Amino acid sequence: MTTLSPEILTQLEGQGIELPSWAFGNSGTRFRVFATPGTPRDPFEKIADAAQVNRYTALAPSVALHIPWDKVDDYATLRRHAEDLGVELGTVNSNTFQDEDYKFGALTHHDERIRRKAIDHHLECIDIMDATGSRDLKIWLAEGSNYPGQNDMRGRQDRLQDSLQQIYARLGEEQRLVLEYKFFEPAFYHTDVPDWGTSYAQVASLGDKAMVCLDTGHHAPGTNIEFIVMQLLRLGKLGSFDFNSRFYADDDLIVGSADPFQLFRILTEVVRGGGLNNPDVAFMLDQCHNIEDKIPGQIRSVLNVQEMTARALLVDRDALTAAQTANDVLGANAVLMDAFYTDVRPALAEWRESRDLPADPMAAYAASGYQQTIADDRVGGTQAGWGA
Ligand code: PSV
Ligand code: MN
Repeated sequence: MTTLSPEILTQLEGQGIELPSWAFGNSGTRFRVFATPGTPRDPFEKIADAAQVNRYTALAPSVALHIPWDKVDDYATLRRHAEDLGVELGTVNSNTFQDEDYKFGALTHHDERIRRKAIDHHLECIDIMDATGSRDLKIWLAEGSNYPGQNDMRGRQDRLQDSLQQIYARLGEEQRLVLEYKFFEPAFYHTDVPDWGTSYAQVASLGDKAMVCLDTGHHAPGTNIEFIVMQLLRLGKLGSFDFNSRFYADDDLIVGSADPFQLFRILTEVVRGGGLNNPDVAFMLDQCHNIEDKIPGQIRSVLNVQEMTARALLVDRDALTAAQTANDVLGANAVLMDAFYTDVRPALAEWRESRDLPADPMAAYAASGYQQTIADDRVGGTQAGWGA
């Protein structure tokens, strides 16, 4: 069995992956959203479910909120509820993609009333962050156009910068703004923040508290995402990851499921660039579970990230540098592949047991009866869903 050195275990012990509250609600496609027995009816129940993931893995110490989906009357009570369950409230995600007013844009809109409304929504999100103790405000914009000529792309970029400046000015000393990019959808001709370069250009002129968020599902097929990871780390601007995986578009599937090798390559650059256990770089999931049970889906996801992190930490850096320096093309590649093909699961299971965690978190959760309990208890009310 492969053993993991004390140095590697120390690194793994520091790993925390934030869970999205919306992963516990129902989700689906434009064709059908399937309901699941036991689905949370409010943010309190979502956090209770998220705490289960942390309970069996010790890998998920915080939960991201989406506003207005997770609006509550009293955020101090929500915060206490989370803390009582052993987790924290994390990143606050704004939402300017479900209001009629934002049909043609929000932070980029030429109508000053609508742009003001969108800016104010972000200021409200920061008020919520003050109450929840959250550090990061994550902004993803559904803005763009469908047809050439439809919009003045330059004017929108200028208004975006002005809007972001106003939001940035309201951030507290310890708070940050992270700007997420996506190359398409819901707009198809142009997106106002389509790529890491645009996000970088926008946040770089704001200041040190503004960073880029890299969602692994938001790139064209074939994009070398690990190159972007390397570059943003090099520039000191990689603020967070939204992890998920994709076969076709923004599939939001379980991280590491479509292309485990890609996740390995990304984490290898994270390790190489000093992004692991670096407080500047937040690891988060941004996923939905359309057909599988949600809590096990999230447990599987954080375990996938942990397993690939362990493999990335196994890369023999000295051997790699030696092979690279000697222009040993295949030798260098072999060093990487050796780490990738190493099965770290038995060693991780053993290590988990040594920390009073279940060797197999998936099995332990299944045996706990929690799924049946929530299915029995959560009767009535309206099940939460992506978009509600
Ligand atoms: C957009 O596709 C996105 O990745 C953003 O992070 C949103 O806030 C999230 O998905 C909602 O599911
Ligand atoms: Mn995302």
